[in-house]
Amino acid sequence: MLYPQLNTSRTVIQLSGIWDFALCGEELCAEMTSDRPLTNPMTMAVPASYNDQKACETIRDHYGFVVYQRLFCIPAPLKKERLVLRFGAVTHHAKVYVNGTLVCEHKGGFLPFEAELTGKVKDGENRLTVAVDNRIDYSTLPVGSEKGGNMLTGLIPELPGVTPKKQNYPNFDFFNYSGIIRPVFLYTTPKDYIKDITLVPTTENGSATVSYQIDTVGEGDIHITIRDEQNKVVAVASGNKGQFTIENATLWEPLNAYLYRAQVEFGDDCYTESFGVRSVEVRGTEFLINGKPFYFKGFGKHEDTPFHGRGLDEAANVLDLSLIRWIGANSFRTSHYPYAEEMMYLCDREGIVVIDETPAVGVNLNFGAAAGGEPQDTYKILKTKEHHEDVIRDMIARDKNHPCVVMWSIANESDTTTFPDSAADYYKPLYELAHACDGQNRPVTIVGVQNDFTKDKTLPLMDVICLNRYYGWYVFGGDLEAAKQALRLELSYWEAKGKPLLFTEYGADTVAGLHSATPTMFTEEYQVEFYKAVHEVTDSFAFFVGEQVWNFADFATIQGIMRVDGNKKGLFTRDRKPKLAAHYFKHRWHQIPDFGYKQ
Ligand code: GCB
Repeated sequence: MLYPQLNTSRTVIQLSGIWDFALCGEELCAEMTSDRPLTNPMTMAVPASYNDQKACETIRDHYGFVVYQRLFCIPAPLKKERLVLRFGAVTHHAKVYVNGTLVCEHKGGFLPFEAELTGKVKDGENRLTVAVDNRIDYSTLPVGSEKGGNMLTGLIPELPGVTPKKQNYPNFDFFNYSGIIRPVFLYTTPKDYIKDITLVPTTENGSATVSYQIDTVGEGDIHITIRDEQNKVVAVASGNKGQFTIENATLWEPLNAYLYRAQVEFGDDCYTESFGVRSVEVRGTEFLINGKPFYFKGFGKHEDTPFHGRGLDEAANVLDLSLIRWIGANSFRTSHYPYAEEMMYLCDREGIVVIDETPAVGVNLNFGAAAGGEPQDTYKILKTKEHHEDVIRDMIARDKNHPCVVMWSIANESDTTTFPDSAADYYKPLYELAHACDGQNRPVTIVGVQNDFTKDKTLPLMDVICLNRYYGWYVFGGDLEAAKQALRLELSYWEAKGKPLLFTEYGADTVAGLHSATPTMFTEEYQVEFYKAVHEVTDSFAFFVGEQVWNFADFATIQGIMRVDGNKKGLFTRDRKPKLAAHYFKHRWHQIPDFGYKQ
């Protein structure tokens, strides 16, 4: 799906700003989506999560629908054009109404969707109403439920008349921020238009061959002009499908990006897509970028900032990438959902390597909020399969042309060992689907939870083994010697599989400012010792091709006994101040080359 672009044939109107807002319940109230103004609306900024925008518990912990509303007009000169309304992401379920008529509905909170409005708007003012449902359940991704965890459930007697407040219980460890979290655009195209562009570069002996496909609606000839960063034309092509060659191509390299631009003309429409020339390949136990063994240094992140919640914050994105360079890292994973398109374009420009993850987190009924009691066959109980296919398709369709993306992660920490056969039956077709969707055929992985790895039949199906491991925290917390021994045993097990392996998470909660001469859990010193212990082991394995720390920064979670003011595993605080461990990593990572570390 193309990102809205202002150019000589297309107009883009941003609908960011202050919208009218009202809470609604579990049932969507018809009155609120009719062509009438909301009664006594509140103010709410878009794009941003609504939860932290008011000093109000019922807004922060709201369960069910909310309604956003605003008016818009179409400037007269644009009336002849095709008109599209586009949402970057609405978390988690959206129903969109124009003048009281439903124009589209979308399930899933982290991918874009659009509604064609041509012929559906009036002269003068139009009322745009967006109903947003934040409920998560056994059919949504991420997975959640309305049933709360309570440590003492089962130990205390039945308490008639006690009615706990209804709320979302995420089966994942980040706050269930909700709302219109990414930009809303109205954009125009000519009536005959370019629908999609797919670019698949390959390189050989210094030149690049790029296969392309242009999907269009309507009649017209297609011409493509490729320009380099100096705006020099380096190739041309015509027709909806084919190849072009760039002689002496400059490669897109980690931390040294180079972008070409493909300007596509079709009748009266045009669109310019940027792309990079780089290759990605798994060979034996190596992860190769441009034919060279790459070592991942970086993070699992979150889209999480004060006030905005999970809402797009471009200044934070720019700062985060700057801190990634400051600390000597080269990559991150979009844990645990596809990030804003704006961030993906930024990573393309900055040369930051991305593992792109679907919102499939919490697909695990024997772990987290869902755990307790007898083991359950997650894959027989959850109803996520079809939606999981959709998010894989839509994520790859959105991000396929980004050179920054080097691998797809189809899920985080699913249950892969309690019922190993059901897990493999669920994930094998999804792994194959991801490959089938990607013209560039990038590696596909699943991020594995700490478990009895010897039973896992799913991880070995993947191109790269990605592990979240907490030896020294959840396992052998406070006993780093035992943690090292256990980690060594596990890595020896995986080494025999003959695939590259990286850590997509490892970390220790650390309260900024808490110190101790003898490193103990939660102190800044312990966080440093934890990482040193892990690296002592991982550095001795050649097939260990990367370390992505959990987490880049502290982040918000549901309140509960496991988290004091959120998850504190950041190397940076939530407001991006470095902890002691950030300085340790700065020293370490500036000495580790991006390529050839293990040779
Ligand atoms: C994990 C999860 C991540 C959590 C983290 C933690 O394994 O993937 O979402 O936040 O552990 O800190 O417990």
